[in-house]
Amino acid sequence: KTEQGIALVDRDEDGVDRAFREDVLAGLSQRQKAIPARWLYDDAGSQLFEDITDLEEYYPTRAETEILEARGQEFARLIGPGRAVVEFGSGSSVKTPLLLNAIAPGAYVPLDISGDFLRQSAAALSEKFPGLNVHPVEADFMREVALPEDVLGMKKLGFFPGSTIGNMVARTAVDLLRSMRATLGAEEGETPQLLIGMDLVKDPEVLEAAYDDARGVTAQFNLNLARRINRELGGTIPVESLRHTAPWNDDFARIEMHLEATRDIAFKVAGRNFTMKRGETIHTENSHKFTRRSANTLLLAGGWTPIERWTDEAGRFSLILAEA
Ligand code: AVJ
Repeated sequence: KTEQGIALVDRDEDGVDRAFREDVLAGLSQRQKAIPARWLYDDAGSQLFEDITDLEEYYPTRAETEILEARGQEFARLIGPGRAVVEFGSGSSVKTPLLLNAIAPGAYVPLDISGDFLRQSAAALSEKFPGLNVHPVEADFMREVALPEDVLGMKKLGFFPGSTIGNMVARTAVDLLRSMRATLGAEEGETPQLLIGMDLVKDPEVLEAAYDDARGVTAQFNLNLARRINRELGGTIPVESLRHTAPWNDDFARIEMHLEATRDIAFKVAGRNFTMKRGETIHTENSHKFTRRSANTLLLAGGWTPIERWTDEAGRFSLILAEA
């Protein structure tokens, strides 16, 4: 269990994030080079993702917001008042207020591994909802998290918008859904609920445009990872010789992001040598897309029974309410 107030980033004597270095060195040593997507989100990457959500081509944020705006009365009926809303991730200034306005919660508990983002968004939310008990917890929600004492007696609603679950392969997604059950008290005989956003399978051209926009913002988001490696790990990656690609992988129903070498290159990272042939890639992110059935199957495997499902008018994105 993670507790509040513990520094979650383990740095060596030179201030290097050890987990980042290990993940990058291991990932660049594989036959198919791959780096976990979580490292895309440093300050610059998080800002670039914010910019992505404003893009014409990137529909998920607008589609999910549309559902949250349209379905408030149904949330109120199915979820009811007085629940402690536990948000996995530090919350969006747009989506979270829409949910909280609809259901009259007993408390709001945002969980995030980044204390800075967490405190910022918790403060902004407290200002918007002066009467609400807000209890931010700095924690890695991939594991069971101990919730603050104040909310232990309340019924819980987990909130996991944004189709962030889509970043995980099935095994990791199931592990997370099971951790959420534990965090929300399902193993103590409570019946928590989970409201989760899951993006839907659609025309590959629409998906590829959403992840490779005309203005190149998503390309900058992806290339920022190579810049971050150079900056934080003493890397010499020739970033101008990498290009962003976002192919649809139909076998796994996911958009993949890669950084592709446009010529044969050689570089160092943290004192180690690596090469890439022209056309070779570093796999940097998966964004799985779901059907009604594949979404239900994943939730059931994670210990959650779907009880209601909404989509936006255009049928691009789904929001599912489930019960443990
Ligand atoms: C933040 C994981 C929901 O997969 O759509 C957007 C990340 N990557 N464009 C997504 C992302 C490229 C995004 N999530």
